[in-house]
Amino acid sequence: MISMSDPKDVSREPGGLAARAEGVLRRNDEGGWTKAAPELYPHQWSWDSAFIAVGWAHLDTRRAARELETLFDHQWATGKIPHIVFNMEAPPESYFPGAEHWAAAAPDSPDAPPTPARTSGLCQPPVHAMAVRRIWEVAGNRGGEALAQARGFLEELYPKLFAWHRYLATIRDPEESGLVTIYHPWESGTDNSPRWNGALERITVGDLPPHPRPDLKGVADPSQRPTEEKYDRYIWLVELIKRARCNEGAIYESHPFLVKDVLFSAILVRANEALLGIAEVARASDEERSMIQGWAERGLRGLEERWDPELRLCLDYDLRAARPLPARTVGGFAPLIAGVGNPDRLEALLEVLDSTAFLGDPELRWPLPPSTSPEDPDFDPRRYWRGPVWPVFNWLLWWSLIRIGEPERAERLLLASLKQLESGGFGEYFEPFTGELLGSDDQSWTAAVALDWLESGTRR
Ligand code: 9WN
Repeated sequence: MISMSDPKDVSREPGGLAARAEGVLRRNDEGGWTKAAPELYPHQWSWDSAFIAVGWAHLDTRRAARELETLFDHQWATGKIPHIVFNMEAPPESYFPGAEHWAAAAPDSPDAPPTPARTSGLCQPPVHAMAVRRIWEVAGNRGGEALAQARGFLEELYPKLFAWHRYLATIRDPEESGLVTIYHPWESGTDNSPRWNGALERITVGDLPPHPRPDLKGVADPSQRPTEEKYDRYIWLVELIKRARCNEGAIYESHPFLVKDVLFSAILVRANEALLGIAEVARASDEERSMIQGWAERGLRGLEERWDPELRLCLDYDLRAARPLPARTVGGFAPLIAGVGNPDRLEALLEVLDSTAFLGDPELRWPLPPSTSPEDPDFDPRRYWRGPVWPVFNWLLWWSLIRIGEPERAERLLLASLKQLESGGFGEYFEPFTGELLGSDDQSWTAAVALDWLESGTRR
């Protein structure tokens, strides 16, 4: 029985949570694609788009499919899905580094798509196949025309998704370790996390012209965004990638930031699981299906290699320095996100999740995991990825908890998440102890995961 204080109870009322979430997506809708946020992020971001498509699925499965189609229209010849597709109508000073900054690299690259000046040269975690699977499930419940359209969409997108995953499993993993190499913290999606401290500290920033920080104007207080010192490193790494003309062989040879990202790799495992289902609908060859299966298995083995018995978390690995990168962050739950088969591993991870290092901290406003543990020396409750709670990460955790057979935990996470959004709004991230909205307001992916949670909750 749902209690009156349950946010699911009020969601269907006009002005309720679902209606407000829908309003955010509709206001940020640019017609075929959705701005990540109204002011701070005026472009189309890759993994945001995948989460956003999950939200759109509950409003209109065709529109959800369109979100991903527009993104995949900018796929590179290598299979890479760029981390940003720039909105050419946005004023150039609204985001940095923008289209013109990347343009100096991309048109030179033989791998860039026909509209090169419109994308960045980086990529982001591959949530896309999971989103496609969600669209398929929702369309399946609707039946009729929605289902027929969704089938056509899956058939069209499948080869592009396959090429994307193949790129990650090969060009981004020449070692065949099962783990994806990232060239920049922005590729992780958890940009300012202490996960990258050790690798960033080694980097000497060369000559750089002064760069603007429009992101600082998009938040109430600059302490919610990365420091200047971090930004110099981010921009320097972009500069080096541009100088290499986005050539991945050259980047692998000399780039100073070359890191095996366990959370990215875990998402790829889950996405490969989803891709197998899509491959079935698209009647893909047995050969392709066994390749996908092989990537997923290799990913699980790779994560197992990165287990840290002391922290009882999975750690990223700095390829250049040949050492793990210790940090107590949500990234450490990568094997749980991937659904690793080893029961001891899962038990240990659930214990850490429940401990005072994460959900068991008695001071938390809601029992939701801080992005960096309050017990980590680099914890900062207000700064981007260094402590605040991120609803999209909670969605990934929820999805995985269901799949590893932990429905009660998943339900608790869903309810706490909805309560957080009900009281705090559709923030980009939240202060873990007070629940205060931080970063951007009306963040599209937050509204999107809220819609998915509300629909999943009401369907049960
Ligand atoms: C850089 C859009 C993106 C998210 C990332 C988040 C933040 C960008 C920034 O915003 O990154 O890509 O300018 O800080 O860290 O995960 O995709 O929402």
